[in-house]
Amino acid sequence: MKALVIGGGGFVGPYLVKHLTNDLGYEVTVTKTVKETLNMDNVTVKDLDILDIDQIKTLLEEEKADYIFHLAAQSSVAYSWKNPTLTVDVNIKGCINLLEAIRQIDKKPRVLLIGSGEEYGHIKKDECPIVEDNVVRPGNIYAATKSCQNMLGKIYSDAYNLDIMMVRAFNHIGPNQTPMFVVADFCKQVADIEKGIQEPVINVGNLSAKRDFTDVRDVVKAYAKLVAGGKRGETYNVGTGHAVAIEDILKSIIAMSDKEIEVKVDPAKLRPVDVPIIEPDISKIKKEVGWEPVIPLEQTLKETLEHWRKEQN
Ligand code: A2R
Repeated sequence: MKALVIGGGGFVGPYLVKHLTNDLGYEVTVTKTVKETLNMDNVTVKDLDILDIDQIKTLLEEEKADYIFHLAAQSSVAYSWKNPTLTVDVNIKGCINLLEAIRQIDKKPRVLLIGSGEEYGHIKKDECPIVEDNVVRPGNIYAATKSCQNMLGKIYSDAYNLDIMMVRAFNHIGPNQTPMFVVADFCKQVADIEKGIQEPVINVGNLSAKRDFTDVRDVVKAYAKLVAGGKRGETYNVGTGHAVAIEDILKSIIAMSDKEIEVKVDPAKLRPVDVPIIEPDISKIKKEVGWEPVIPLEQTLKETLEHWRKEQN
């Protein structure tokens, strides 16, 4: 099988590429942005800007891939408040460019569009765990763009008979994630405190929000299963099915350190709008492609903290 991973220079891409090549034996081409560096064995790496449809068309014609994974995005909720235009451009215009390019090529690939659990937004209490056909009420700009991507995927799938599947991935975590995301941020701060380069005070945002955290290595296995066995035009939740309070995550990470650490709320880390609980129902993906996560949260937190301890050395 030949796979094309678009936007593979970020956090998830290298894990996905590794799974596709090492575990599944696929031939893989991965794209990155010009400013990124990506050194991976046994894969072809190409530069791509998804805002340029001609670049996408050339790439697709060269690759003739069986499967396309569309990871390219402005992926941070916090940053989407700061730069809404860029978020809309990359996440919506970039996606429509890809879909249009696919519509125009002869060899039609199976395509997985990566959306987000954030799309569900303002969840009502009786809607948890959230099923895929729940109403979406996005509560931030990133979520709105991903929700739009999902709709575009469905429209292109129905209107042009394209094999497009959509994912709503809930929070995924692991070593190498940027500290713009909460778990990496906490782990980096604890590692900095241990090294003595930060006061023994950890700065946090909203601790009461409950989110579902899945190890990125489980997440990429879900993507591989969905692109191969998912149903055209369908959306699948990817998560553990169990939301955890950010406060409990923080306590677990602090407990892994032998330092006395004070917790301080930093108003700069509070988001303009926060959704109290987001927890998916994952029965659809379990039933249709036989995926479920296996890596325990404690293990992921431990490995992420270890990653930051090594980074500081
Ligand atoms: O912004 P950069 O240079 O770090 O590159 C990001 C890339 N990207 C683009 N690729 C092509 N053309 C563009 N105009 C463009 N703008 C951004 O997408 C980055 O390498 C990649 C996304 O990686 P991360 O931000 O690390 O996201 P992650 O955690 O790997 O998530 C993958 C997907 C995203 O669609 C998320 O929204 C979703 O899973 O949760």
